[in-house]
Order: sequence, then structure tokens, then C-alpha cells
Amino acid sequence: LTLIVAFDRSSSKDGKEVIGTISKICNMVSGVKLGIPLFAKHGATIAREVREVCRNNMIIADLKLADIGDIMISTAEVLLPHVDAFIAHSFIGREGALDDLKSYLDSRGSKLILVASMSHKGSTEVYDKEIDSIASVIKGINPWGIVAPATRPEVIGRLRESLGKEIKILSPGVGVQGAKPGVALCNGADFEIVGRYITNSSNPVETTKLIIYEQKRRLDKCRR
Ligand code: NUP
Repeated sequence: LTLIVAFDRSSSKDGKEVIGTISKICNMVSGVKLGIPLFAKHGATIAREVREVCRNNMIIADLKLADIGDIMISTAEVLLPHVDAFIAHSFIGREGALDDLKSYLDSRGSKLILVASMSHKGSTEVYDKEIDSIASVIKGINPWGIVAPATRPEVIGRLRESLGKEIKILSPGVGVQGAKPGVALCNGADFEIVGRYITNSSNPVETTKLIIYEQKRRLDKCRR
């Protein structure tokens, strides 16, 4: 399984329609990523409810943590019982920040995922210019995974080369942001993250099936 679905919004007061949609697709995907707008609206409850309907999926809290270690740890503590992994920015560096968060998450059996580069154009202004420093922060922390852009597959290739085979690479930007399903996988990613293309679709289940089919088709071609 190479697909992670991103849920960032709800249209109801209690978020029940999001839980309904997630429950229909979690058996087809490896993970579910929850975004800041959902947590701002529903708090930790939304993660607890997702966990109840998707017991076997990796649930990722995408709060893009970027603070001093102490605050990131207190933030993670709130969601720890309901999620499996946390996304943090890498540009904040190791000492007093990512090293503390990593030790904390390790001690609680939770995963850390670091943003290495982003899918929007502005990511080339700083993140991609500093890719060597970013890679060195990531090597020093040794997280479970990183986020790298499906929209710039050459960046995925570069990070894979410098960080080795073990680290998981999660790539957003597929669908609405323009990357085609399977391209990031062909360039070294382990998972593609798809949000609005699925969540805004009139039939999220069929759209998920279609993306999985297209990932396979593209992978068959590039692996030949
Ligand atoms: O660089 C990033 N780009 C990105 O879009 C890092 C991310 N974490 N994301 C997230 O991926 C974003 O917050 C959203 O949840 C998802 C992409 O959503 P969509 O463009 O497929 O709707």
C-alpha cells in the first residue's frame, strides 16, 4: 500500500461526515493524515474518532511542529493516545528542538516525520537552497520518515540518494497540486499523499480506487 489520504476540513459541526468518508476508505490505504484545520475545529476528538474506525491504519498528525522542544512535546502529548506519527519541520534544527522531540516520541513508541522540502513553489526559496543543511539535520535526528514534494520529483531523488534506503519518504502534491499518481513513487518515494482530489470528489471511494490503479500503472512502466 502506497497511498496516504489527507483530511484537512470538515463541513459539519461534529465532523461526522469526515469520519464516515474515512471509514469507507481506510481499508484501501496505508495511512490517514489529519491537518491543522481539523484539529483547530474539533480538537483531539477527531483523531480519537478516526482511530476508532481505522484501527489498522497509520494515523499521522500533520501539525508541522516548529517550536522549542518543550512545546512540541506538550503538543504531541495531547494527541499521543490517538495517532501513530507526528510531522515537524526540519529547519528548526536539532539541539533543544528536534532531538528532544525525537527522544520523547521514541520513548512513547511514536513516529517522527520531518518536512525536508515542500510541494509549493515557494519551497525553492529556502528549503531547496538549504537542502544539504536540511539533509544533515535529518541524518542527525534519524526520523522514521520525511516529507518531500511529488511536484518536484528530482528533489525526492536527491534526498533518497543522500539519506539512504531505510528512511520512508512521503510525497504530497498529487492531484490538485498537479503531480500525477505514481511519479513520486517512481522517483523514490514510499507513499503518496492525496488530499482534496479524494476528499472533494463526489465519490471518494471510487476516486481512491482510481488513484491506486494509476499508481500501479505508472509503477509498472517505470520499473520495467
Ligand atoms: O509540502 C507539503 N505539501 C503539502 O501539501 C507538506 C504537506 N504536509 N502538505 C500537506 O499535504 C497539506 O497540508 C495537505 O494536507 C496535503 C496535500 O493536500 P492536497 O493538495 O492533496 O489537497
